[in-house]
Amino acid sequence: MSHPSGDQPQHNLSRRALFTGAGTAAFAAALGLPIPFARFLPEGVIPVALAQDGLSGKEGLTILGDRPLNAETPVHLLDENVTSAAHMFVRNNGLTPSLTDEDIANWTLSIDGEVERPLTLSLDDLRGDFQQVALQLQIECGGNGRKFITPAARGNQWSFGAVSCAEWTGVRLSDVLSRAGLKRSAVYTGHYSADLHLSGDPEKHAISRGVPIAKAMEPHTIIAHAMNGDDIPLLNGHPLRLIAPGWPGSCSQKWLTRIAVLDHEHDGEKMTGQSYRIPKTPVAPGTEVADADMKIIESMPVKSIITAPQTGHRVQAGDVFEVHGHAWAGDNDVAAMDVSIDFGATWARADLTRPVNRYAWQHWRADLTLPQHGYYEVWARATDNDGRMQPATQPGWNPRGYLNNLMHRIAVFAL
Ligand SMILES: Nc1nc2c(c(=O)[nH]1)N[C@H]1C(S)=C(S)[C@@H](COP(=O)(O)O)O[C@H]1N2
Ligand SMILES: [Mo]
Repeated sequence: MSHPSGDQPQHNLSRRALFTGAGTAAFAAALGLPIPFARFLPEGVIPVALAQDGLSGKEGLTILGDRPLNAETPVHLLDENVTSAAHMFVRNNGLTPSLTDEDIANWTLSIDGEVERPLTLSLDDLRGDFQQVALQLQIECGGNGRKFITPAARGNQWSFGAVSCAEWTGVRLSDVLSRAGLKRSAVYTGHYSADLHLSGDPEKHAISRGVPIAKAMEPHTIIAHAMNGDDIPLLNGHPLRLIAPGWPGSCSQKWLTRIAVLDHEHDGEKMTGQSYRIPKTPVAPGTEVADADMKIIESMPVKSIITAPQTGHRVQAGDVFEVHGHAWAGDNDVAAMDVSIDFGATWARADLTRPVNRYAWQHWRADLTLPQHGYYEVWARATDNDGRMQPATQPGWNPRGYLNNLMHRIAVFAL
């Protein structure tokens, strides 16, 4: 399998050059243009024109970082009921693998560890030997909303756009694990993939997370080989990825090559320490929390977005206009959706659809009228089937800024 340090085009050359100090000359060569202000280009910053190059097949995403590549979807581009390939966010912890046709043709997934019969499955085995399922599944990054956490948390400053809900086709992980035969000692999975650690060291993993066996055996946890009836986009895990919906996106390993079944909680890259963990008991904002006092994030919290209109929308006072969007709630369902035009003083119930299948996001809409000329905000608030509701400001602070499900707001001007 060839990796980005090898045979990819221009921008990888320049990335390598960046770390050997030859930086800006290589950028200029890759761009085919001189860079008059190259001396002011901060170290580690790659020209957007080159970074964009790594985002092929994507449209309109906001790049948060290019090493690793992270790009979020502006909320209005999430308006589609089923997220398109072009609009699906990208969250990489390492380097996107560069895969040849041969790599794809020879792709295998191995299942080993606490199983009776270790398996090595080709893509054809997965397509031919197991029941195929197609499900709309939401994936939200554990750090979505981190941008609005105070005191700030380090990491990608996602606003609302590190979430997607596409239709995924593949096989149930439970069917594959049953074929392998789980031993009684099986308690957790460990996921491995073909992307390279940022250091380029092949011994290290960019990320290797896992889930408890109960989550692995849920019928909606799948190994997907197609998305929206097509190949999975390379940046989103082609040719094979795991989807553990409703849990932090990091549980959904892209470019999946191996699932180890373990007799203990997995301790792979980004499973331990402070990664994808929150304090066992709530702490005051800014508190330093010892690793031993942190717990692994499981279900994501209830959340919603307003995908139309866009913030800054203008309407005639007294005219009816429609607002709509999506809502989801981790392992739960969204039970109610409310909107406010008076900064949360009063609320009106919105129409809310049932999910097309469990773990699909739900769609909501409401008709609103602004009473007189001026500035307004529309606030949207989802409530889950356990009665938990999105907060107006950040919920419990945590050191890495996870699980920020504060309400989404848009500005609307009445003429
Ligand atoms: N192999 C691999 N899988 C991965 C990651 C990664 O860096 N490498 N990132 C994870 C994280 S943190 C998230 S939020 C989701 C994002 O999925 P997407 O990039 O397809 O939107 O992929 C997860 N799976
Ligand atoms: Mo993530």
